Formats: sequence, structure tokens, C-alpha cells
Amino acid sequence: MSHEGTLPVSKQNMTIFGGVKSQGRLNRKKTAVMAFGVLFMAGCARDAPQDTWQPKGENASNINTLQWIVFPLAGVVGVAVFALIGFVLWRYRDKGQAIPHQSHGNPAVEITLTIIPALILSVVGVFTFRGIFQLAQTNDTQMVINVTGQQWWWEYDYPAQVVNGVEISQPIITAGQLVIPTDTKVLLRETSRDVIHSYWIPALNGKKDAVPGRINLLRLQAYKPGIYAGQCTEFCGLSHANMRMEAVALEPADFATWVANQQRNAQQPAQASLAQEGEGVFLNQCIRCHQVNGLKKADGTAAIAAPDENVYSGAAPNLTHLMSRNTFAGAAFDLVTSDCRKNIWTASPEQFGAAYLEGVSPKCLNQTNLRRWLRNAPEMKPMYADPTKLASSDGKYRGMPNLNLSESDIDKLVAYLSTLK
Ligand code: HEC
Ligand SMILES: [Cu+2]
Repeated sequence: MSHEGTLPVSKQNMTIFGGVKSQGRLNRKKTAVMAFGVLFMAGCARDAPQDTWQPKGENASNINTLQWIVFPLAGVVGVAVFALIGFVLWRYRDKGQAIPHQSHGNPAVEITLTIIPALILSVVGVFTFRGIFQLAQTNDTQMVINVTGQQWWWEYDYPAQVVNGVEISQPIITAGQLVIPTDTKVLLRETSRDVIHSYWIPALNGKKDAVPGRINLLRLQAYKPGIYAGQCTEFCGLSHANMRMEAVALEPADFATWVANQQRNAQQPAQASLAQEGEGVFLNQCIRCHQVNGLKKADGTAAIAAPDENVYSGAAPNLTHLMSRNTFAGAAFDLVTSDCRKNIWTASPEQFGAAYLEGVSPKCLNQTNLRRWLRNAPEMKPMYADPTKLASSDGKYRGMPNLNLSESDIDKLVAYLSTLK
């Protein structure tokens, strides 16, 4: 540029530092390219289970269609605006030139710059409104499940109803894994027992907050059998990061099998078995929080849990069919070994149902995780900011306490819990 001759000092500086500068620029360029590469590859990872760009159900597909319209449009506008700003900054940078002629108002430019964004926004608006109405639709619901969040796990209760000809005659209560039939419009009625949580299975739909005292609706529907992972997306306290959930979609026939099993009471363990001793320990230590349907006390009367008297949120997972789910404690830990987990997660849609319905066989039981949990649950999943203060001021526990069980009691409990199919 011509001004260089008039600014010998800066020109000199550039020459002196030229080599250093260009090297620095090269490194920065390399770093930028690498950062972009990493981000790009992360975005393209095909096995990312919580990728919102890989919808596996109708609602998520509607969201995906919308983002494919909005993202490119916004992207083009964003790039154009920044390019223009860059150009103007560079082209009209201060070179000591005189201040240009000052003018005010240019109707042609102003009208153009109003009409173009208005057109873009109305296109985006049409699709957004269409999306909002699609996602809010509930009048064609085929199934209802009540979903309750608490620190730090989700409870599901299936009211009595008929789904695709399958009768749920007794309400089903389960935790962590939400089991639904494929190709069925499932309506979740969400609420919370303590703080605000948020339910999100990215492959099936967007997020919806679970708020105490309110019921929020969220529709899920899965095209194919499989497990769809999610996590609580509203910060809810110490173990928020350990509050996960999974939606499990089964073919309608497999779903009917699952329902039939969930409606059964727990079987009684064999006489004089280790599991029967475990049942005794359970009655002493666990029944005050955890319900096992059909479990009887020594005197033959029904054993009824009272989590409302023992837990801050007033609830603890129903363990009647613990071994029918393959993760536990807010879907944060595997109840199956890593080999068995792989078999279930990578099963083809045709084979998935059978693999899931097998439940946790003794061969697949992740003894390490279950024993660690029974030995000291808060050590595995933090529940108290101050570990010396285990209960809240009203004497109720926040989450599962450390019960200081002996190793022999843990052996018995593992044997008993294994029978809860
Ligand atoms: C004071 C109440 C309380 C007692 C007593 C208690 N638990 Fe828990 N337990 C909980 C709560 C609350 C959770 C949920 C914790 C979470 O997911 O963060 C839980 C979770 C569990 C889970 C995971 C269940 C799932 O599906 O996610 C198992 C298994 C379990 N407890 C077993 C036991 C056993 C066995 C005993 C008796 C030795 C016992 N608990 C005693 C409150 C209790
Ligand atoms: Cu939460």
C-alpha cells in the first residue's frame, strides 16, 4: 500500500519482527485448523447416543427438520454479516484520512434491510410454529406414563390402561429405564418430588422440565427397538451429573411380555437358600425404603415400604423387578458386565427385544458395581456435600445411605436381589 512509504517506523518494525510474526501466525493457524478438525469429528461421531442430529422417533425428527432449516439459514446470514463487518473494518481502517462526508438516511437501503430479514424470519417462523404445534400434539396419545424426578433418579408409573390391545391391569412402578412399545405415541406426564429436573432423551424428543406441583407433558415415540440414552438437563444438586435415564423401546409383542412380567409379584426365594437369608436382611435393612411387591414379613403380613418417612424426596426405587433393568441408581451404573452390556446395546433391532427381556442373568450380573453400591452408596454416587452429615435436618436421607453392612450380609443381599427378575 502507498502509505507504507510515509510510515517508515512501522514498516521497519514489520521487517524486524516479520519472521517471528509469521511463525506465530502459522502456529495459530495450525491450532485453529486442529480445533476445527476435532470439533468437526466430534460432531460427526456416528456412535454418539445423545446426538440431536440423529433422530430415532417422530418428535425428534420434527425437531431435526426444523434445525436443518434454521441452521443453514442462520449460518449463511451469520457468515455474511461477519464477512461484511470484517471487510468494512479492514477497508475503512484509520489511515489518517479525512472524515468522510456525513449523511443521514437512505430509504432504499433501509427498506431493503428491513424486508430481507423480515422475509427470512417469516420463513423460519412458519416452520417454527409448525414444529411447536406438532410437538404439542397430545390428542392422538396411545399410552400414558407418569414420570417423577427426584434427587437423583427417575420413577415411572404406568397407570392401568390398554396399550395396542395389551392390558395393564395393575399399575407398574419402575425406575431408571423407561420401557415403551415401538411406533406408539407415548405421553409422559412429568413432575418432581423435590427440585426442578428436566427429562431429555435426545434421540426421541427435546427437553421438558419436571417441576414440583406441576404436570408437564412430553411426547415420546420410537421407530425401532433399542436403548436411547438421556440425562437430567436442569441442575438439581450434587449428583445432577449422575442423574441419567434411558428409554427402552420394544416391539409390541415384546412389550406385552415385559408388561406381564412387571405385573407379577416377586417370587419367594427357595427354602434355606442364601437368597432366603438375604430376604431376611432385606426385611431388616431395606424394606423401610424399598418396596418389593409380594414380600411378606416373618409373621406373614405384607411388608410395606415407608420411604416417605425415611427419604427427603419421599421415594425410593421399587425393587420388585430390579433384574429386569440393566442399569441402576439413576441409570448411572451398569447392573450388567461390560460384555453383556455390549451385547444388548449393539443388538440388531430384530434381536434387541430378546436380549433385553433376558434381564440380568447371574452370568451377566455386575457384582462389582452392585456390591460397591451396597457397601457404601454415597461413596459411589455423591449425595451429601458434607459426608459427615448424612441426613437432612429432619432426619431423612437424601438418596441411599451407607448402611455399614457386613460382607456376609452383602453376599446374602446379592443372592436375594438376583432373584428379583
Ligand atoms: C433410607 C432409605 C434407603 C434404605 C434404608 C435403602 N435404600 Fe436403596 N436406595 C434408596 C434411594 C433413595 C435410592 C435411589 C438412589 C439413586 O438412584 O440415587 C436407592 C437405590 C437403590 C438401588 C438401585 C435401584 C435402581 O433401580 O436404581 C438398589 C439396588 C438399592 N437401593 C438396594 C438397597 C438395599 C439392598 C438396601 C438394604 C440393604 C437398601 N437399598 C436400603 C434409599 C434407601
Ligand atoms: Cu435432576
